[in-house]
Amino acid sequence: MKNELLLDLKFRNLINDCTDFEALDELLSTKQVSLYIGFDPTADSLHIGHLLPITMLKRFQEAGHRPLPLLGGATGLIGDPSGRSTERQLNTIETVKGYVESIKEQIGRFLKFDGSNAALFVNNYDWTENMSVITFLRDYGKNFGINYMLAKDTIASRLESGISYTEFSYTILQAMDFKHLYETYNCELQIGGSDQWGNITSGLELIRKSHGADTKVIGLTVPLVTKSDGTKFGKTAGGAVWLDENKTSPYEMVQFFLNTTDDDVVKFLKTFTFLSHAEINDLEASVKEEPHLRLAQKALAKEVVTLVHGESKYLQALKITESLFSGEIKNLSGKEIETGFIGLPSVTLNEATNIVDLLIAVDASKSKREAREFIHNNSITINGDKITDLDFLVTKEVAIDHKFIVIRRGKKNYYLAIFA
Ligand code: 383
Repeated sequence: MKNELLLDLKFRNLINDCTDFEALDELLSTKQVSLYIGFDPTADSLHIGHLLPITMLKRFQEAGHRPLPLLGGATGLIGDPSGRSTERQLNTIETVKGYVESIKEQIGRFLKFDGSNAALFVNNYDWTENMSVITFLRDYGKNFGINYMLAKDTIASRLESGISYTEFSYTILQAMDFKHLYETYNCELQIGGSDQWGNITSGLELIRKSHGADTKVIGLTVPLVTKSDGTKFGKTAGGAVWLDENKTSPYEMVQFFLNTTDDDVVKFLKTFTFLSHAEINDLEASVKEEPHLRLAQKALAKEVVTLVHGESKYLQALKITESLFSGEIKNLSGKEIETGFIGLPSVTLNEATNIVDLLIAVDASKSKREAREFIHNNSITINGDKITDLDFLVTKEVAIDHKFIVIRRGKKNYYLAIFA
């Protein structure tokens, strides 16, 4: 292997499989390559599982190649069976169009749209919407043998539990995209997660059938991000980690990455950051020699949150983290508290409320008896002040900005009460 980008990807363990390694090495070393990754609009936001593919587009762009992020305006209406054991619910066209706009905005933040290798958004709805069923069956369906399709993992694994003709056809739509992008932009490379291998190879099959068996098109997959303890990456107690700051605040994302174990942190630094090999090696040494400093976790949180949300959001999240840690809640503005607590348990208060009742209302304790015990044990603070009085009345006057009450139970459990 001689190509620098590929060597970097290898160092970062970002390569799972490739349909032709040597050809890819040669191609990337000789010219600017157009490449694509598809994102289906299945929700109003992408999540942390999409971060690796998005940063792949960025890595290729930084190496001088041209990324074509594909929005699945059409495929999002059909539903990819890959990696799923059950049939999807169909969304309306309006819903999917809305999702397309939100994920476009999210992906756009990572790429540059000017210069000789400007990124270009494409949407498969544009070339699929008006295709007739006759064209689909004659020009595309005819190239896919049923046995070939049934042998694909993603289809084979669904034969028992059931798969509709709609989802069964999905792989042909993705193949049509690769062919369209090859013909329109000379796109020679499709990248995807390992779950996309079947769909990517369908595209190669279709292109070779229409342009000749020696047509140079390549598929590359990135590995699934895994954790050493076997639990699923990207899930917290509160659910998925989203890229939309209104669904997962930058503060929560900082916490998520700070919680990375020593066993995983170097792997995640390689996967998600653009730090140099030397910087990563130094952090790896720090994990071994001075793990208590958690320098690698801090660097990971800083790099990723800055990449996703920008520096000022990261700095704000850091300030919230430090204030919550030191208990100096009063350093925070109402706005900072609001952003810090997105996604955490909260209640609205209409009137002054007794502390015991409040602990129950926010679900910090299950019963009055338990609430009283927490207070007796000095486990409860309100806006950083320890509460020892069972009759303490939580009023607007104690609230930050006359609005926010931050309740802490024990070392780590935070709740928010907001005066209406
Ligand atoms: C649609 C049309 C294409 C090419 C790709 C697609 C989307 C693809 C898919 N991808 C996943 C998604 O949209 O479903 N059929 O959520 C995820 N990707 C990337 C990556 C990943 C995959 O967006 O592994 C994780 O993020 O490939 O699950 O012409």
